[in-house]
Amino acid sequence: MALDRLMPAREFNFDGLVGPTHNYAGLALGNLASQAHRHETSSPKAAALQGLAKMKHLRDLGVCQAVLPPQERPHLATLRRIGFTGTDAEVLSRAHREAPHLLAACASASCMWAANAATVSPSADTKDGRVHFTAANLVHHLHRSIEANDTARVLRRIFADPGRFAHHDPLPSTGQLADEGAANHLRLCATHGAPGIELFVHGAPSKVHRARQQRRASETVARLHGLDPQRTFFVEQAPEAIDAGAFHNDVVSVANQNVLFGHAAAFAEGWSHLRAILQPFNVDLQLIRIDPDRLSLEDAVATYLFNSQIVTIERGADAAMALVCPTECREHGAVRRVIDALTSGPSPIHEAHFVDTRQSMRNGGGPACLRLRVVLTDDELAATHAGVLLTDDLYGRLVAWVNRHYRDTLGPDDLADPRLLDESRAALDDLSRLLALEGIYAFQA
Ligand code: SUG
Repeated sequence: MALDRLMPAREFNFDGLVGPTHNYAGLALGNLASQAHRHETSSPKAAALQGLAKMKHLRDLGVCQAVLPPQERPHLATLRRIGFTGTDAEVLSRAHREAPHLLAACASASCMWAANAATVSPSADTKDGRVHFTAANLVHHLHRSIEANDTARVLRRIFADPGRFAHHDPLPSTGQLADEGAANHLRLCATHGAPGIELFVHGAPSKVHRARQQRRASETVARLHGLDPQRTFFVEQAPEAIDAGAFHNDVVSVANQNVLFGHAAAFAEGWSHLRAILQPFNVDLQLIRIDPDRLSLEDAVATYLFNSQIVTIERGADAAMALVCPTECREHGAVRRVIDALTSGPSPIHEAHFVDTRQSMRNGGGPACLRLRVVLTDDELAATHAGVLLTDDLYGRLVAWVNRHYRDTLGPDDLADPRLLDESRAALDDLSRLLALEGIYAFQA
């Protein structure tokens, strides 16, 4: 292995900024929260401020934090592509009258769930020593598939240096290659800069809900990224987990460095299979499995305990890990007991923090769904677009930006309001200057 592969590196959390059209349309199959909150009134302003407060919380813990801009919604180009004609206002009102579910799909702010934006392999893992990105095709749902090309474009703009970053187009849009990005990807390593073991988790046919991630898609991403086959594994999600509402693996397991924390029912072949796969590697792996007698699968899905983020916190010479959980976990007895045992026991996770992501949680998106992890060496960081890195100053500006542009409430009928389109475009236009990403939106052309 080349020496430059052992460069120190840090993990950046790129959180999706919640867009101005955040709403509850019940669009996501297999996602129990999305179905349960269908057609409720949302608060885009509260959702965006909750997302920003989470980022600030992590930044204050010393975690490297960055933002990904929301996409333009309602997506007029898609509405026109599927046959709605006229002025923008006419397109919106026709779609609302004739096919409200299609309007809702084109208005979803779903790109906030950045864990589904792409799969990212750090340079320590790839054959050519570059960071590789494959934007997820998200073919399973119309509202999510609209994200893919714009996500790829934004990632190319932020990570522009072809000498350090390699970008792959979203995989062909077919069910056989259905890809939902990093939500089904776990990386285990001694330190972030060391070569990792990449675990891709895919679904198999289950009784109630269709699996969203296909094994062939995961294999394709691994091939494109030039991963070492000896250090890359494809693990099947347990059908019972998918049927219980774990539509992505990150609803039932999460990893950070040498720690894998998850529910006993997460993987089809069980944790002993995982142990066997990982046993040959010279890393002090800590597999923390929570059995159903401590926490049922249903309660794990309802509280999103395993959608917590595990982050490494440098405290002087010491590094400890913290679990950043949704507030729902604090209010649930069994989950609270699991967290207390975890943070007071021998595990490297010493602290728990609770963050309010309720607006997003009602659509099935917890803390870990909202972020895309990108491991960067100092040189790679220097080549990254600095305008998206969260500073205290940028945080303050983004809070003011949300307060200036976002609505307090949004109901299903508001999606057809042409003023919402104008407000959203004005907000995104302003944001593109705040993040020094001018011209990123098609409407700016
Ligand atoms: O794809 N919800 C998203 C939630 C994604 C969560 N991400 C991770 N687990 N990484 C989804 O199911 C709901 C939209 C609505 O119903 O309005 C939605 O798309």
